[in-house]
Amino acid sequence: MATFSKVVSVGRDVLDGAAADAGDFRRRMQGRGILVMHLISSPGAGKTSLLEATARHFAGGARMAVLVGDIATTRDAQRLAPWAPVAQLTTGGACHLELPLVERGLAQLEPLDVEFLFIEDVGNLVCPASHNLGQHRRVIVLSTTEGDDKPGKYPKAFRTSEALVINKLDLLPHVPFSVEAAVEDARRIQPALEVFPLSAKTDEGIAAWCNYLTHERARLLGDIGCTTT
Ligand SMILES: Nc1nc2c(ncn2[C@@H]2O[C@H](COP(=O)(O)OP(=O)(O)O)[C@@H](O)[C@H]2O)c(=O)[nH]1
Ligand SMILES: [Mg+2]
Repeated sequence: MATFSKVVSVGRDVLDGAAADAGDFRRRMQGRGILVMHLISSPGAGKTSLLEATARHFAGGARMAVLVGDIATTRDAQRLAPWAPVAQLTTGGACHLELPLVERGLAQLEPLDVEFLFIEDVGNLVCPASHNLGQHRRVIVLSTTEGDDKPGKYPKAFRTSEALVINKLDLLPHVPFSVEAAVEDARRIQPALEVFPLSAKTDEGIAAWCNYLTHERARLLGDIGCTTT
């Protein structure tokens, strides 16, 4: 019994410490005028493609950097390198990123003068939803090829997100996916979700997404609406 009590109390200390570190990171980034966006999705939903399209849209305007997480390879960093400062975070098997790895990746990019920092997590709809990376906003990317029934099946990923990107709109004529049904299912879990249907391939909807980013950064700098998970 005594041993059991000790384990629980250590666990709480670790969680409290991680939350404090994430809060510290979030405040440091806010102090530098950087909006931190955490992107989660299943593998292949289009996180990296969305970041490429975002960088194309912002080119010559807003500055952004990317920390991109994968279990192995530097493929996503190679894709993004022509567009933005980027560091690949390889987890070596872990299914999600954690803040110490994010801090190490950011250190590789310093000195950094950007308005947006995107953290692309390892692709899956489970583990990344349970880890606080010090983001200001979490975005879940759901693509039309995954089925419109996914929000209800992975509720935590949707509940802990502020925005939902529905990607691959260009494929709607070819796949059985209802944007309305997906949004309804997602908003049953998280009524406050902002929704952005778009195609990272054709750029349809990318301007609205980028307007959202600009608006959220302005809100952050005005010190209103900075959320935590
Ligand atoms: N048709 C179509 N394909 C897309 C779109 N976005 C991404 N893809 C493709 O989907 C695959 C996975 O995209 P990727 O960005 O690597 O997904 P990630 O694993 O979430 O980073 C790639 O073959 C992309 O070219 C889109 O909007 N439309
Ligand atoms: Mg990717």
